[in-house]
Amino acid sequence: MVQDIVDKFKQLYNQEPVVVRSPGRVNLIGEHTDYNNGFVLPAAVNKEIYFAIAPNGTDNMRVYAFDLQEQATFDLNQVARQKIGWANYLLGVVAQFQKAGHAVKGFNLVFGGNVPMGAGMSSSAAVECGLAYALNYLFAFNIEKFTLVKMAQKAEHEFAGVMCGIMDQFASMFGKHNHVVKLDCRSLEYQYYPFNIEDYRIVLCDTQVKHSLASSEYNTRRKECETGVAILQKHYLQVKSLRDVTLEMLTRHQHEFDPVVYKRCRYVVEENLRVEEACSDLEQGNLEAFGQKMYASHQGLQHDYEVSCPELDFLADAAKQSGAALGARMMGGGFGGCTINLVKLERLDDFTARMSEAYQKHFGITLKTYVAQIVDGSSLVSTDFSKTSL
Ligand code: GAF
Repeated sequence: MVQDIVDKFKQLYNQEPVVVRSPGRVNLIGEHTDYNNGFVLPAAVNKEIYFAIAPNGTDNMRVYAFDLQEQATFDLNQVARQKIGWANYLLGVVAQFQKAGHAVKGFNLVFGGNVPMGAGMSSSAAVECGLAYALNYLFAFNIEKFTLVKMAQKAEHEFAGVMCGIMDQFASMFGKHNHVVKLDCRSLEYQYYPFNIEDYRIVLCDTQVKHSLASSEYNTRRKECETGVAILQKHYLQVKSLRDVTLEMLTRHQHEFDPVVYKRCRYVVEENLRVEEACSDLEQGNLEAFGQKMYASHQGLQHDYEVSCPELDFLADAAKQSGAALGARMMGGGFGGCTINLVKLERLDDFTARMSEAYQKHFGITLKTYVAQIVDGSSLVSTDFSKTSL
């Protein structure tokens, strides 16, 4: 794949590129907690986007989207949101550099990879982080990685219109081989936990559906959480976000809440607690207990936060019934995409066969499954491809 992208670059532009890789992510637990200043537990995985890039001495970004086989040129003096969806993830990043006073000069780019689009594995964050990393390197801006993460997130807000939290961009940039990372989304303090679980595998089951509600409902959930915070702020000075809210506070003031807002807030408060407890489970090597929290997380997302869908619910249930998974839950924003499953290695083949058969029978859709390996975050790829194992 990376060789094909480099070959295409050379063919189109007749230059040697710099090559950057940028991974998608999984999230073990802690869903819809990031924009509530809470905790998440993601990891970067071996589904990646590659960028072959070099300066071109003009004021233009010339780009070829390898997977779509589409080419476009944009004037960097007039960076604005475009009709072409994929271009916005790139231009959004360029705009952030420009806003911060960094002169991005013209460049040639070929990008592409194998992060499934719309599967909840953050292909958009992988694109944003990859380009941010590449431009920072190419033009020697010396911007630190935290700032690049925030710029990538802003690109998503301003050019893709999704008011996402920081988890996806953080995981893509800060991922570490065979580790999950617990991120405090308020302080941005983070801690790596070893996750080389020999007898288990992280398996993603891709529903292959993406319901159109996804981004509008995402922004609605954010507003519902803010409504809940505003109610509690009348009583508690220390409440700045749902991160500061306890279950006791919620119960005491339940009568002041609209029932829907109440259950949204309760889910977030419970999910934050689950992340903390799940990290203790990891420290104690208790994967059974960890898996149970994944199932509980799905229940909350299905019934209280209401961001699941029949396909995801079916897969989470089927995983539980299979007896092969310690835990399973929907992953990411919801309304489609993947479930994440912690599956016993000895049952791996049996698990994927059963799940595929059941899903096909129920929905008439062929299930896609991926065994995810945890890898490092965005990095430069050696251009001596004979020595790399990509
Ligand atoms: C999407 C968002 F981009 C993340 O910031 C996060 O909120 C996630 O949905 C839900 O946990 O992936």
